[in-house]
Amino acid sequence: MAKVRLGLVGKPNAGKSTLFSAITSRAAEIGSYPFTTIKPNIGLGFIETKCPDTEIGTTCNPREGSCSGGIRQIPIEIIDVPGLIEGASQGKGMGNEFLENVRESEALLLVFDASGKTALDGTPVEERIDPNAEIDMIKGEITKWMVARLSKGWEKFASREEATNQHPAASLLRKLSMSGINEQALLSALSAGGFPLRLSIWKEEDFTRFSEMFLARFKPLILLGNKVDAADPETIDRIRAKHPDTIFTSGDFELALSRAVQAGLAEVSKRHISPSARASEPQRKALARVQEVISLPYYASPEAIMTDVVRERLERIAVYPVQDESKWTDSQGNVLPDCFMVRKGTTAIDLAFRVHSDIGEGFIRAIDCRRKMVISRDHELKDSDVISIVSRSR
Ligand SMILES: Nc1nc2c(ncn2[C@@H]2O[C@H](COP(=O)(O)OP(=O)(O)OP(=O)(O)O)[C@@H](O)[C@H]2O)c(=O)[nH]1
Ligand SMILES: [Mg+2]
Repeated sequence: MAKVRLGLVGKPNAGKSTLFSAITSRAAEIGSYPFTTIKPNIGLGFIETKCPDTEIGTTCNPREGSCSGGIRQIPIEIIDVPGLIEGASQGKGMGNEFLENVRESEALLLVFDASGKTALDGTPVEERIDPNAEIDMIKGEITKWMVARLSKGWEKFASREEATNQHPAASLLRKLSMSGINEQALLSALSAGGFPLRLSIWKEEDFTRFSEMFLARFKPLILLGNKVDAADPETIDRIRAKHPDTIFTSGDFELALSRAVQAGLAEVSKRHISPSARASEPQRKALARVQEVISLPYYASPEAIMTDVVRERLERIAVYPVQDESKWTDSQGNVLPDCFMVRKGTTAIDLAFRVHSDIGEGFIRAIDCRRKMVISRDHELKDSDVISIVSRSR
């Protein structure tokens, strides 16, 4: 099952691996020096959603993720990669090869140091730098990576593609080999941007303009200001003034909190921390400070980040394909085995293809299992829909 995949990108020491560990509950190597991470880490985060199983009085059998008390945990794939520095597109630092790992991501989470206490290359500094400069630097490097990717071997590619009489959108899609982008959308972007349809006459400025347009449209970049525990209000204000959509968090405090809970030093309910009797005075003080930071009005927990990114920014809805329209099971009797986080606007036929290309090709009709009604192939699905697809290939 294709999960939503999110890539964490940012300069060295921004706290990507710390956040990765907080989101996925998996330990990644964390260090106070640049380039701690040299190989990508892959793990799962989860978003919570109300499971339809309660409506039919059974317990579901999720193939992936889990469900308890009618609350389903839907897995989201997270990738943590090495830090990116200025000049990475010319091979500086770890080079930009690793960005290839986030190519298949639906969105890039740009993790930056909102405290401004590390320089652009990740080394700690005494005087705060403006985090907006860090955001610009990373955005610039991502665009340069895309330009480099696009222009590599362009002449040969353009003359070969022109000879096949393919539409340029199809050719570009193949060259970019990025998932989740459809030809129609790329085609409309090409014509809206006034790009030459003859690929062989593309110039440097077309590569840059195309890369910027492509990233803005197809690879949303979501700003994640980390280390708010060490930030001052002026710096936060400066970031929010320029980038009001920024999500703020503290990977470090989230990890500390989950470790405290694991060690039995505290319990957390609805983000309220209750220290246990075992907690020492310094531990209580530390937990009180964590409570203060996580209660900041603009603060987001790892769970809130996942939900905001997937549901709001990427506009995904949860749909449950099943075979048996009354029992909501697959052919083996598993109740609600799958939950797909699909784009808003996904239709019944899109879902059929998502389940399997054969199911899509053999599509006969779809049934809205809750309303027990046949829906047309172009019917737009809603959040939490349970859909049975009748196909010749079943
Ligand atoms: N104060 C504070 N420090 C943090 C936070 N998150 C991470 N750090 C610290 O920042 C340093 C870098 O953390 P990492 O998670 O290794 O950073 P990274 O972005 O993965 O770094 P590279 O792998 O080198 O690119 C470590 O010393 C962390 O403890 C945070 O929320 N607050
Ligand atoms: Mg790291």
